Amino acid sequence: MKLSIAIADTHALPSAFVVYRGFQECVPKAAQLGYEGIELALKRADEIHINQLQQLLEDHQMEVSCISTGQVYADGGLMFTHESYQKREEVKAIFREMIDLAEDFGKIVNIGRVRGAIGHRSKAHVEALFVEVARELCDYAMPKDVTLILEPVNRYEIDFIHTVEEGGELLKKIDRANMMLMPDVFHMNIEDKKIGPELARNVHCIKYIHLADSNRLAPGLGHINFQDIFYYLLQAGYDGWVSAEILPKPDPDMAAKQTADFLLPMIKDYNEKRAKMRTA
Ligand code: LER
Ligand code: MN
Repeated sequence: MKLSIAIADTHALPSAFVVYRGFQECVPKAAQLGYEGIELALKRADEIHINQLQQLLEDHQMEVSCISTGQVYADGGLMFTHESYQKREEVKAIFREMIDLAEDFGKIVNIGRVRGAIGHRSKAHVEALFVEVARELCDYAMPKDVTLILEPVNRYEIDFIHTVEEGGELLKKIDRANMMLMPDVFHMNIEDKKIGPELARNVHCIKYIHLADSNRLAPGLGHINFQDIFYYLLQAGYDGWVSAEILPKPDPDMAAKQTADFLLPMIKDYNEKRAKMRTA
């Protein structure tokens, strides 16, 4: 298990939901705090200067954990399930570029609210639109060894796919090996029956996990039981990224430090126990 933190570029929209802004300034800070990866929060793939990012990552021994796409939705409401064919083509083109970038950086692209809302439409219709777009993008991503990860999001933010269980059901309909889930424990705390057991039960289709406490502050500052979550993940054999997606409060540096100070000892212990379990 490795720890990552969400970063957007300096010109990202105010609505970009990240801890840090500015790759050049914040990648060194994250590395210093002990993070091993950064989650690139992008609106478009061409925000990234490939050589610059490569150098920055190399200089600080960091990896890209995932490319996240919340800003694709936040900027103009583009979504997979738009009624307009033209708009769906637009979002597919943006995602193909994200997938191309992910081929070199992280090999994972997330689908959060960009799936779109159901609104007044029928769920079956929206689901069918989603399945069609998701399959097409998975087929594009497969030869590049890129996985798409669908994030269940709580009811106050969207009306389509709230729980890990619902996400798992939709995955079956999409029926592509490179379509997996990205549970976020903040959303799970609102929607799922029990966080640890649900993660363990669905571990076969979980590729990546967002961590935040119940109040979206750094882990340890709310009432989510991270020891319990890690216990279940360990039993289930999870070995992917966990990424801090928290409010930058009281400020980005403090939030990032609180998260690292709280989680890194737990992750160290997790990895030691996992190594023992694998050799036993
Ligand atoms: C995105 O990862 C997420 O968790 C959403 O709550 C952001 O609005
Ligand atoms: Mn999230």
